[in-house]
Amino acid sequence: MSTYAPGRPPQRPYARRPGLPAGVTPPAGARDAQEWHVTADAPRGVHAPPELVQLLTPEGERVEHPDYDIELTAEEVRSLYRDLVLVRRVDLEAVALQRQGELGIWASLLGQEAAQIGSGRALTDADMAFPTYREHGVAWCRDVDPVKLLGLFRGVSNGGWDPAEHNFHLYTIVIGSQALHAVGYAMGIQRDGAEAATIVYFGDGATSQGDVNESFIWASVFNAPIVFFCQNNQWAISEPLEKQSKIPLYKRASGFGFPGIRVDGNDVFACLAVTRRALQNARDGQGPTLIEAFTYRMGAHTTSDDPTRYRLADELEAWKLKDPIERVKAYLFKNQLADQEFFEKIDAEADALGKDVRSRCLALPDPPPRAIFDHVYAGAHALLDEEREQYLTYLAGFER
Ligand SMILES: Cc1ncc(C[n+]2csc(CCOP(=O)(O)OP(=O)(O)O)c2C)c(N)n1
Ligand SMILES: [Mg+2]
Repeated sequence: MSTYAPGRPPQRPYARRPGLPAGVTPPAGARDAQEWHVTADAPRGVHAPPELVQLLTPEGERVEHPDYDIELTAEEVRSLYRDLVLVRRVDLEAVALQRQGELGIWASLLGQEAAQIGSGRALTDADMAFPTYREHGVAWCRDVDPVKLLGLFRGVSNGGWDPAEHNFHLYTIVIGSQALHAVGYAMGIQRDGAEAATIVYFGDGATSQGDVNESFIWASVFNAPIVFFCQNNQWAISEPLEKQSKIPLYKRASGFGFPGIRVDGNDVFACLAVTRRALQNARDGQGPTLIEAFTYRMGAHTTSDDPTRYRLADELEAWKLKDPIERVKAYLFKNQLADQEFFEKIDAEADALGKDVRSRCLALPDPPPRAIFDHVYAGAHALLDEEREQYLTYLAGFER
């Protein structure tokens, strides 16, 4: 039975967000709460809101979708579950390491595992991914050793991995800039005639950046083989989604001339199905797609942030009921596709991974100071050589 009630008003109106001036009301045009901000307030039963592609409900029920269905074997579902659990474990270990002073900072993916594993597992080896700083789950799918991610946040590496080796670009902190790099890359492989697509990750906040909007234009007019994967986790640090857009983010695409689609970002099946289709369309010469993965950042923005200063605890509690891992577990259990032994095995593997990641992180060597000059350019560069020499002379001054 459907528990979705169209037109149901939000239980916690916009004006009640902490920190907003008294009397602030929802923006004009935001009367349809379901369309405007399908938050945790909106229950999703068997029938999701029509604009949101969902294949697995929070209760672990499989639902049909006329355009985006997917056939997954039991083995494939178990494998997705394993991915979800392991990346969450790496993430939790990283947060703990930061709290113990072993990392400078960490940007947690908590709550966004399905968006990242679903989209990451849709990629072929030949596809290229451009991440932000939070795509630890996609890095996992691209076989980047998690310790390399930790090295970056520990400050002992200036990049971490070879993008060409993993078809996974370096993390980008400058919001939205990777969207332009990705479109440039996509236009390159288009000219090479490659059987490949590009995917670029960014957040809801990044959609307000000029770089992202410029990249939409370039991708559209050149029909670039790219998927824009926006993880709408409802927050850009302390800035709520309402301050980024007056329309649902996926609808922005139509103004640029390409399709946009909203998917349940906590549903790994739906994220896989929708991304797989969008990537195939890109490879087939049909140009870009914007995917808005509707999800929630369950943790802080980074370990330097305290979300209790700007959002209410009930929002988090409501989203916990939509946990991306629990619904796959429920599905596996209900359909007898996995038994207790399987879940215990995965938990044990996760604990072993956490331990391994921790010990290897602590053993990471400090790089020599001169390493900052390595890999800045592909080849030699006269100015950089000069700066390196100056710096080495400066350092040598301390040894006298
Ligand atoms: C160009 C630029 N402006 C501002 C910042 C500071 N900043 C870092 S993260 C962030 C919010 C990004 O939010 P969103 O795009 O939603 O991604 P999320 O962190 O939620 O994954 C901002 C403003 C930055 N890194 N780069
Ligand atoms: Mg965000």
